[in-house]
Amino acid sequence: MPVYEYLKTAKSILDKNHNGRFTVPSIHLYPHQWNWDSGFIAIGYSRYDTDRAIQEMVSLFEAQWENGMLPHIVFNPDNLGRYFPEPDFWQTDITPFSNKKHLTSGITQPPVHAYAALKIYENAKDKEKAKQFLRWIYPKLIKLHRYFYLERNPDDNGLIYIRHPWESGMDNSPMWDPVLERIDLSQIKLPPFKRKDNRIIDPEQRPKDEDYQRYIYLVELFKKHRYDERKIFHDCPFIVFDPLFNSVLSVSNEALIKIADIIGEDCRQAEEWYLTTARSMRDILYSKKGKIFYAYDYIEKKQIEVATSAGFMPLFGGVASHSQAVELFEYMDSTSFCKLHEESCLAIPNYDRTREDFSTKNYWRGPVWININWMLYQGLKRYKFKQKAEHLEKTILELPIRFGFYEYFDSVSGAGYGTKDFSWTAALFIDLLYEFAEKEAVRNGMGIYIQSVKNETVLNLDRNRISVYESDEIFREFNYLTDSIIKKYVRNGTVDYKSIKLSPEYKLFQNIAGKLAGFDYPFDRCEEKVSFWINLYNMMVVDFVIKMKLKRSVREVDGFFTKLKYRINGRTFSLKDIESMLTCEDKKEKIVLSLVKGAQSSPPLRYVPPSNIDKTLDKVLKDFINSSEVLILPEKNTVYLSEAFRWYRDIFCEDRNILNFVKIYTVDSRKREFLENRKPKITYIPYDWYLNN
Ligand code: 2M8
Repeated sequence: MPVYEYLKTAKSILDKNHNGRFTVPSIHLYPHQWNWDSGFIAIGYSRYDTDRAIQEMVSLFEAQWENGMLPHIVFNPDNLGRYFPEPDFWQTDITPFSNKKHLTSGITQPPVHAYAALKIYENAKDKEKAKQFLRWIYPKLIKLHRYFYLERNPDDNGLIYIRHPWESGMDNSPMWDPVLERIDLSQIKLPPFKRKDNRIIDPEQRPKDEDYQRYIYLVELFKKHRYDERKIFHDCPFIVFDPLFNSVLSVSNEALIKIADIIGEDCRQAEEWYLTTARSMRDILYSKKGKIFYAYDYIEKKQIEVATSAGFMPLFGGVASHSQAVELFEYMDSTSFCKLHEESCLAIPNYDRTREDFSTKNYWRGPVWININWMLYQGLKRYKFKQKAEHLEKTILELPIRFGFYEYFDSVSGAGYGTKDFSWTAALFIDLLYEFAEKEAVRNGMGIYIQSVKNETVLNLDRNRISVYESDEIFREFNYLTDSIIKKYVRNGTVDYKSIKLSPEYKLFQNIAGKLAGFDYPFDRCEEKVSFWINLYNMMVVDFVIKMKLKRSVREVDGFFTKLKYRINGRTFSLKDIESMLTCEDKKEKIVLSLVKGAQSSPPLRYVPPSNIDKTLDKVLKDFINSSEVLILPEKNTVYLSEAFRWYRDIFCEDRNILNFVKIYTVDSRKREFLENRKPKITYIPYDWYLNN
């Protein structure tokens, strides 16, 4: 993938923010080590520097508290005086539970660390070294999770509470408004304090003073109780179950099970944690009415009905049931958040856009964050929402390239906000780029054929030689079965070949495919003919994949497109023959680019009905051109195009025509304008031949 040049930029940001021991989120705004930031940063490092990744985690866990809590900030003694609040304010030395060797805050953050530790192992070249690290960190991770299940699990049902908005990582999220509003400060005298954040960053992009007063009020309360969890629990007005926090804990419980397995430890405890938290989340945090997971206000004993991206995190945690996952997906893929191919929205914003107090630029009240979208991307992949996952992947790569490695991004224009050169933006960008590179290696390695077939292998044998069908009946049946199979077994671009193979529809399709041998085209209109050949092409691919028992790619068969054939009306046709025939039709570029070649890079498979072909092909192409197969980077005067455009370059005659074609289907008007007025450089992305299953 040619966007690798930006890898250098991302790595240099991490280098700049690294101080020899750990990586600060940003030199100016956050000059210390942050808890979940370091988890994400370690994931980025794990792709190219195992030592650094390990060092990041070691430095954080060395500051773990006696009671197991992992503090949300580990202060750098050399950088004091540049952030608020710092150790003088937290005074964590007043409790026996704290870490006495390191200066820390007195709260925690979402525990992404077991998950990050597992990634370090998975991505490491030197597995022995990584295993040694796992052995070192495992008891510390257990201690951290045990702290949650012993100290923050009031109903003993695995739902872990947070006691400060900063613990959620989504500090001023609208989720917390109803709880914070209950804290009446009119009679309370807070110690004087001076914020530093809003001197560095435009206050419009940061929390309000009223929020900070409540943040400070809570810290004062913790100090009053000398950080004793039980006393805090009794007195604290902010006790909530956060779906993001509990989802991240779940994904880390799952990682703990895997780590235990790798280093030969007993994983039963982690299994129990995983199951209880997941079950309680499904039962208590999910709202059937809201179709999302809500945070839960433990004091008022009710769900906080505010829809934010935290509510989709159970996809990342693998916690959502299948029906919940479908509802989450539908809500996420709506105009409330960001509908696929909707103009003027970039990735998933942090808060429901239809709410009056939604802001495109204020911190955790609406902008797009890379870590959130990265976790959602993992979740969508996990639940096989392929197309949406790919869209997020593409946006996470595009945003920093186009607008810079910012802390967060305007959810409409993409403009960067908060601090520049932000570490987790760079780290997670690196992670995705390496994943892209892996896929590319698979793409390139997909040229190896495992099976080779005879010069001509006909796969639609008519076992029932006496034809009882008239051609128009065959045509109707063929259309009906194609439509049914696609409707039932193709979701979001993913083809369920296994289920198709076992389905009654596929059996019937076999029969009809056999009948095509004597089928003498009953087409009244050209549209019928074109739709037939496109559907036939796509279904032949599905049939060939099943009959040849392909596991990874159509490239496993030498001659997949040329030697495997169907007999139709007395002649034999390979996929290549059909494709060549279709290039004689009107609108050939539209047709050939819509053909589904059974690969990840192919457009999502759809049935093309004989009436209104244009409309269906337009949808197919819109999906294709707005997916990660096409990256348009106006700020870089560059367009990355799927290799498919190169195959059909002759049809387009010249590059200008390709760009015009791409423009028609591009949903973002700024990108359309760019394609219209500029002469960008075109680079081709290799086709991903991995099976679309
Ligand atoms: C932000 O939070 C800190 C307090 O912890 C702040 O606003 O000063 C949040 O975005 C949080 O999620 C993040 O970990 C931290 C450092 O990047 O900054």
